[in-house]
Amino acid sequence: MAAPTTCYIGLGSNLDEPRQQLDRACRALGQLPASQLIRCSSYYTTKAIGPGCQPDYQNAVAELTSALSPLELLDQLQRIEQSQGRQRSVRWGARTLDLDLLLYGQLSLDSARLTLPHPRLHERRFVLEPLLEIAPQLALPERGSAAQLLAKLD
Ligand code: ROI
Repeated sequence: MAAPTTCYIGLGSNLDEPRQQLDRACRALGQLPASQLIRCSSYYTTKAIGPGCQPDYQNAVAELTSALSPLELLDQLQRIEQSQGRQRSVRWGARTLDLDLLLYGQLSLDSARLTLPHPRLHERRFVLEPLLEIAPQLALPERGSAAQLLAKLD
């Protein structure tokens, strides 16, 4: 099996007790095979970005080390989303749980199922703030310092 890689997962919920959804998701991340949950950020209450009117979100970021491949990890994240009642019918719609694979080490990847780093990571305050709380020195492949990316959003 591959050497463990440090990965960051974005968590978001705005339906059905969002804080409890994130608690449950963090516990599930702690039980992933061949992986170790290192830390989870605090929860941030954020205004919904995107079309339409939605309830506020709870957002957080978790750091894992994992020996799963990127697609194996993605499969596991989608399994957790489904186990918490995620429906994928409406794009940008309200959701019980969204788990985004943000970063897999310093890997850059563009495949049908998965783009790494996450394609909108650098422009989303609701991701960068919790990410910087747990990884203040982080640099993104090709885009550089996460702290500078957040400062540019101000
Ligand atoms: N807005 C916020 N604030 N947080 C999210 O996690 C989130 N997720 C989404 C969209 C609909 C883009 N908006 C969001 O998928």
